[in-house]
Amino acid sequence: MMENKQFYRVKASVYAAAGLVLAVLLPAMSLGALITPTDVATEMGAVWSLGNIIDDSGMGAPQVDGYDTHVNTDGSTYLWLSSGGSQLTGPINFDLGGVYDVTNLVIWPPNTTLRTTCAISNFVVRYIGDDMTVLHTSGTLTGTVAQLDGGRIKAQVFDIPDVSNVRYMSINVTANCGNGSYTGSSEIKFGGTSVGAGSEPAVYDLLSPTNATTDMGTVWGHVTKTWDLTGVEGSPSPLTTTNKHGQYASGANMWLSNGDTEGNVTYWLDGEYSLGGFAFWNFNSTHDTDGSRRCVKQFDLSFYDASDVLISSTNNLLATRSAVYTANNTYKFWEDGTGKIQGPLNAKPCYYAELFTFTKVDGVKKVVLHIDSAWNVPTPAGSYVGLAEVGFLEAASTPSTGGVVLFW
Ligand SMILES: [Ca+2]
Ligand SMILES: [Ca+2]
Repeated sequence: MMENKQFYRVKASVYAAAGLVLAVLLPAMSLGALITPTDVATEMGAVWSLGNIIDDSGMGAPQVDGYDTHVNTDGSTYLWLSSGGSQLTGPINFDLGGVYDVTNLVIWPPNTTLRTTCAISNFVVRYIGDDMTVLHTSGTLTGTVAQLDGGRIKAQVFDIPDVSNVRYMSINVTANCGNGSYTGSSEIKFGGTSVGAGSEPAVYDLLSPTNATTDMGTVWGHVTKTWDLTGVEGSPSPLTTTNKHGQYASGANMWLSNGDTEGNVTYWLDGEYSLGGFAFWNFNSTHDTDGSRRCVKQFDLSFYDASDVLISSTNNLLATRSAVYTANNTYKFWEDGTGKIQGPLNAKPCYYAELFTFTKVDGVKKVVLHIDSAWNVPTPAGSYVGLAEVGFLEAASTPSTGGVVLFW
């Protein structure tokens, strides 16, 4: 894990009495590079595409205060509007595509004569490092108002706290300018200075088991659905650590236990292998619309040879990634209690594997996955734990870093 020093500096001008932090609009502010995010997701949904706020759509001359203006339009080409109805607040999560010292937030409000009060008016900004550590969370920021002049609009620049080594930004919208149907924006960028390229997940080929059983029962799906590539996007062969397992409300793709959150799932390989890692995709279901997470939390692995003799076992391992499904068909960031942010950034209802590496074990034919506990947060209606897919890493291709590697 990279070191995560917090070098943020809160500008005195953004603090006000009673703990309320007011953003300051500085029309001629000096910025570093203007950062265009490379990915964006929200749980507010979109009737007009969310991608329209990071793709320079509608941007161009003339400039005002040093920034390009954004075109006025009534249509879906250049703006983002949230799903109609109740999806007016929530996080908008940005991948900056690299690591930056972030100093400013630049917002072009929604610019459409059809929707004059959709702009973000209150929000909290969260800064997240390359390893998903939360670096800083601001107080409530305010200040955006819709600027509709019938033509091109200028940017609104917010002097947010300076935070170093930021990879991801999350703007948690707590209110819009009064519109009861939609929240939106024309374009959003950040001001800052590049620090580095940032890390990308490595890709490793995985070995899929060829059979499985469980002593935990099955209420949904079957444990064979955890190794047969069902639900893995593209049904890849071989399976890799960066393939995504889509979220499905069907037992055709996953397994869910029947009344137990502790027990064994036993996997067989098609021969004896030297293993050095285990990857799994946690339970990932549309059934979890209540926010519960019927995912594996703590587990260990025991390795057996072809004569069914125990070779060795791992210590307890902690799965940190579990799904948080929202009614809006996207996953959102959630805090795992250790200061980490989990959850996929991309709005697709699917996510990546976690990879656990361990000291090489030779001659493995059978692996018993002992599940000690489930996340099951909040208190579930029943006692269940599930899995979406698993795979093993042969020792020859085990990453040298060791420990837990999180992919997303
Ligand atoms: Ca745009
Ligand atoms: Ca599956």
